[in-house]
Amino acid sequence: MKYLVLSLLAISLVFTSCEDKEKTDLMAQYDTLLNQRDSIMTHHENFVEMHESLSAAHKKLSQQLEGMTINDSTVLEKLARHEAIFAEHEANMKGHASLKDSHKDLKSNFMDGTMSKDAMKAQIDEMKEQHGTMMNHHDKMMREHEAIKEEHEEIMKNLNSYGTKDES
Ligand SMILES: [Cu+2]
Repeated sequence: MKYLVLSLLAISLVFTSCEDKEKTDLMAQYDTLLNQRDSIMTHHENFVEMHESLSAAHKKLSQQLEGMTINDSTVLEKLARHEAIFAEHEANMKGHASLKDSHKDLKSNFMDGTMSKDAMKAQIDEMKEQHGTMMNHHDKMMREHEAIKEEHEEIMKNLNSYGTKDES
């Protein structure tokens, strides 16, 4: 039985055409992209966690300011801007989460050799594009998180100068 399998394998190797070689290359590319996707998804989870802790800090700060009369109008403008940024991040991250398993489900189709080369290429292109978009979102999110953190710190540092605390 073992020899039969081996000789079948040998025969199939002999008959391996250029077409098959190209498919093997596409499968290898796809496999690399699946690994890249896993690493992007790990980053994604980290960004979601960071997002949650930062938006919790934001809420806490907003609540602290609520009881105060704020002389500096830029403070509230900043907080409103943070909220708009958070909403955009949430929408992006929701999109990422929906992609999480989309390509893993297609893996067996892709890897059993029955898919046409054009369909394989189209899927690889789509994945590359999605990965690029996700990485851009994560980069942007990281920069915006840093900026928000700085503004939070600045607001907290100046908390006493903004206005009087309403004692009620
Ligand atoms: Cu993400």
